[in-house]
Amino acid sequence: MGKAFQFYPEAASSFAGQIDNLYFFLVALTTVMTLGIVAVALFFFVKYRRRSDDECPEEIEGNIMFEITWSVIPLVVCLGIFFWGTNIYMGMVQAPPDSVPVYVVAKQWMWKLQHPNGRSEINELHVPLGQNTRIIMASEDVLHSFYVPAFRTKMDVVPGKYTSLWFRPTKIGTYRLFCAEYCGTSHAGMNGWVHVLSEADYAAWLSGNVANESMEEAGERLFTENKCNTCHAATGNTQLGPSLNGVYGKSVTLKNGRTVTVDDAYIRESIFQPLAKVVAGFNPVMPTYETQLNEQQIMQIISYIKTLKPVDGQEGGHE
Ligand SMILES: [Cu+2]
Repeated sequence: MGKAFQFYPEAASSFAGQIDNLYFFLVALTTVMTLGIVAVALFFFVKYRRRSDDECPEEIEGNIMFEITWSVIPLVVCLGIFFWGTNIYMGMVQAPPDSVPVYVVAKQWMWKLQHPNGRSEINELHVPLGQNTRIIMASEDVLHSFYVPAFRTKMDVVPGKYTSLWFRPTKIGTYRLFCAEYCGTSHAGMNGWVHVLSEADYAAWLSGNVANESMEEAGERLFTENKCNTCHAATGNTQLGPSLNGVYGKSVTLKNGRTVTVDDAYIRESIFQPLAKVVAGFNPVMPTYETQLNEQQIMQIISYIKTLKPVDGQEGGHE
């Protein structure tokens, strides 16, 4: 391979085949339609050409059968494409629950990636064959887009929020990673490689250069360094701020009576804009950490908060 002409880029994820089939169908359909329309048009140009200056066409009343046919057939074809595409899309946006996360921070002009065990990489991503992998992304500056053509997957990285995508690699190899959203002068240089390794090679890689702290441990250190624990004690006691034990994934009631689920986005917002959604029963006194913490550190703190188990006698939140 490689030298021969390739109609598609290499296919290395569980989506690739599905997307290629849909894409091929669309290309084939539009080719057949275009050729058919051009052929009929040329034929009619000749057959119905005007033969004398005073020749006038016959009045035609219309034909109900023709009109129904040329409405219903395209409708069915278009709805088929819609359901086909939606079906693939739904599979792509919902990561399976067993997906292993990789945290990605995009910035001008590089990709910073970190695995839960703390191992980090720049412009390179190592993943094991056959494992559902979920990429959770944030941007330090402008809009970027994480694009791996061989996986047929692409997702914008948007400043101020988290986006994610997932894939299951199906073929060992090294594949291009691109930024697919123009992000400034060196946008074209913002690319890298995804290495799909066998399980054994991946385990060796992961342990080859042991990070001195996992993401959770880094999060715990930051939690203490930034004195988060003075208001959010990990003992389960309610202090100036709500206890964070066991809150991840739960819903909490806010001052304004609405409820919000404690997820990555809410924790991130509460660190950067603490007054946006204050938990009921607490005063809006937390300062912003927008200048102290970067996106990668927020991801580490979230990894730590996820590990905080509910404390006995603290059942049911904070009231
Ligand atoms: Cu970029």
